[in-house]
Amino acid sequence: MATKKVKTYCRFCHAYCPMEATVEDNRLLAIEPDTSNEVYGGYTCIKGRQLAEQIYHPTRLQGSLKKQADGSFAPIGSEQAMDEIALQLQDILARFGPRSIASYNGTYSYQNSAAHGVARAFHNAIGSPSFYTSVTIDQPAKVAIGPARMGWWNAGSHMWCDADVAMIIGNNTLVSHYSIPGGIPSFSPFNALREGRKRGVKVICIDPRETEVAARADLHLQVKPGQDAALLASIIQVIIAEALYDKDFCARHTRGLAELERATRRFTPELVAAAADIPADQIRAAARLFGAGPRGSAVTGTGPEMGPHPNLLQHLVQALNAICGRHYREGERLPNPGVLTPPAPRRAQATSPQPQWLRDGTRSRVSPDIGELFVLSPYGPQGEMPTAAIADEMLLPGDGQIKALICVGGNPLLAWPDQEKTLKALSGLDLLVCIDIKLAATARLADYVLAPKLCLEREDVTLLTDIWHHQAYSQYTPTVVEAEGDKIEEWEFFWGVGKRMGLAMSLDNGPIAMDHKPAKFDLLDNITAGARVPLGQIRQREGGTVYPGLDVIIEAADPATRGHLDLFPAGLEAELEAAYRDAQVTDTGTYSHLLVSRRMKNTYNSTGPELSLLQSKGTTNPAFMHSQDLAALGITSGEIIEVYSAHGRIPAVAAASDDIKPGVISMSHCWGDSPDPALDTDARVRALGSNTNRLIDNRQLAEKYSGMPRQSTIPVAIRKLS
Ligand SMILES: Nc1nc2c(c(=O)[nH]1)N[C@H]1C(S)=C(S)[C@@H](COP(=O)(O)OP(=O)(O)OC[C@H]3O[C@@H](n4cnc5c(=O)[nH]c(N)nc54)[C@H](O)[C@@H]3O)O[C@H]1N2
Ligand SMILES: Nc1nc2c(c(=O)[nH]1)N[C@H]1C(S)=C(S)[C@@H](COP(=O)(O)OP(=O)(O)OC[C@H]3O[C@@H](n4cnc5c(=O)[nH]c(N)nc54)[C@H](O)[C@@H]3O)O[C@H]1N2
Ligand code: SF4
Ligand SMILES: [Mo]
Repeated sequence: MATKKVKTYCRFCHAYCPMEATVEDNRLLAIEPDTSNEVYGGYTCIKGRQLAEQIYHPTRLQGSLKKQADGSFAPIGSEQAMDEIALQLQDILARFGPRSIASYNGTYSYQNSAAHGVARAFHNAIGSPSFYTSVTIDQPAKVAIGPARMGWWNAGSHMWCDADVAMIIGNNTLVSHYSIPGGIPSFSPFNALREGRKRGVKVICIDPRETEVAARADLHLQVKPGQDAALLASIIQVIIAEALYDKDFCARHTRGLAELERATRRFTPELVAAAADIPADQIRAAARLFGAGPRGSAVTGTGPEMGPHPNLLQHLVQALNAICGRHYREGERLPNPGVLTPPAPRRAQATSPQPQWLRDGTRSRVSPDIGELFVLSPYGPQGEMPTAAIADEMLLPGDGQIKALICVGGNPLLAWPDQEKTLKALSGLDLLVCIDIKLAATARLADYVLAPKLCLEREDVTLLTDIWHHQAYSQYTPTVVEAEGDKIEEWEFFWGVGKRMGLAMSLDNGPIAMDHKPAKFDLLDNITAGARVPLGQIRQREGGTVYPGLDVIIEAADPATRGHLDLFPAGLEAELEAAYRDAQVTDTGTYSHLLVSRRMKNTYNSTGPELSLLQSKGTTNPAFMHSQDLAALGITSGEIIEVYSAHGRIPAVAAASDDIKPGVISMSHCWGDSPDPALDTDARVRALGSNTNRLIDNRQLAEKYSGMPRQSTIPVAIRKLS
């Protein structure tokens, strides 16, 4: 029996840590950090080290399942399942039209580098705009709305590796392994932060919790949740008033500075200090530290992007970077233009706003304010429908009503805002298909569940992270162990059903073979056609590799295409007015606390609690609160409490945590189970956690364009449950 070592990378989350697998007879014996990797230096986290258990876990689906008349599941071959699903989709297509067929591509669809390309090809082939992902209930203002409204800088904004300062707003990379390039790199983040600090990078952290990042920051503004837009307006006010901005850059590349100055003038540090419950001097100190730069960006994470005024907040963050000129200029070096993206000149110029992206796409049937969002990518803007309103698109009768949903590596029943409505919407579908490794809360509602391969059972390339790295870095992994049982990849499902429906499917760069199943490499080669480094070369390298010499020097602006950044787009005045009004509200009414989201180390949204070591770190999502708050309510840590909002109520296990701002409850999402009363989920809160999306009405305070409700900063109160 030959034992072999295979270099690969973890796809439990999107940090893609390099690993080395030990395999014997197609059995994974061990999975360890690849210590030879120069970018990660052997970094992994507790989740990635459980990949072996995950592969052989008893709850893992070994093949496809079909729902029976009595509600139970029976095994079915995946080919047979696809035969039946294709027939049903064809019928739904004929009766209700293309828009009635939707897919929701959740977090694990992103981890398979061929999944999105082929899913989109399927949608294009049937003409269905109903392509949904988790990004539109994550940070749509950042990736779609902000750039469309303000425009963007062609050469990008300053990355951490070139920064003197970073302003990190509600983003805890040390746990989440998530950041955009101006923030702490998510690849071995502790090292990256340590190295940056040694280099002299100053870190300003804005977070209601003293997070892992906040504890290591030079300045921590422990802001009251939901006041970030007012706070950013105030920081901009100070920066303009104290002339800390880049006048030359503003004059050449922006419009609307005078209006921005006028409209933010009233957000004085004193006014915002009272609203955000932080000292006014801290606001000035943050503005001065950031303004001094001279290089470095402000970045956001999910906390503020899911709270009130996310479109405004995102605009102000981009405007702050713009007025301070935190963009790569002519003659400067852009460290990583992307390995898998085609070469294109990077110029020191703005691309003007694209307001038509927010106007001309497919409109939501629920509200004319909401519609298709175009997510910026190296391959151009990619349209998708907003997930915050998908449940309504399923429930609202009429032309275009969603009748069939293909759910790929997502768990809507736990993840979508408004859990009761989500249950009703999913239960009313004509066809629900889930591709999931386990009988997750959503999969249990499905007509068919298909068992996917896990990451070590498939080839992949680091497409998702291609331009997030601070060096030109890429890794291609072979299949480490062949999947046992009847398991398929996410793209194989779309291809298999598309073939049965007689579709001609095409990727951006060319058609997909439909007569025989393409090899995954060929698909990925098609997706990355024209890449700076051809995929074949990347595949030949064992392990992750830095490709020297790919960095580009920023070119001069092209007068023919040179645009501007709009600091004061239409609608901003009213948004600032709303934030100003919110900053004056002191009466919290019935709801004494604000509930905010957080990530936990031992889970990735709803993935992880089934694995033994991760489970040993906790089986619930505690309601973390300051001990003062608990004492004031006569609650002791570990007790079960009820958290209620204007919309719903959930039980939770109280946990004292003095890193939380008083008045705030910090609780992770995607826990608990179905709200179906028959399951008596509430009684099992210690074993299952509870679902914060029960506290949310998805249509209340829905944000323009994205329809995002407040998935964080939810006004709640607490009751002791005996
Ligand atoms: N271990 C682990 N890693 C994950 C995930 C996971 O579940 N577990 N999930 C993944 C996903 S899907 C995503 S999108 C990323 C998200 O990555 P991050 O955005 O970094 O997510 P969090 O760690 O929750 O950090 C959000 C921070 O915002 C703060 N916050 C809450 N409300 C406010 C507010 O009103 N204002 C400000 N300024 N801050 C606020 C919270 O206290 C928290 O520290 O993480 C990914 N990585
Ligand atoms: N209130 C509130 N709601 C939120 C958030 C919040 O902070 N607050 N966060 C939002 C964010 S940022 C996001 S991204 C969404 C997450 O939304 P989703 O992506 O819908 O949720 P996940 O729990 O990540 O779902 C992952 C599913 O994939 C399955 N899975 C695991 N591994 C694999 C695999 O290899 N292949 C396949 N096919 N499936 C696999 C898991 O069993 C699980 O059912 O939730 C959002 N919802
Ligand atoms: S941070 Fe953890 S879960 Fe994410 S890729 Fe690395 S080892 Fe895997
Ligand atoms: Mo997310």
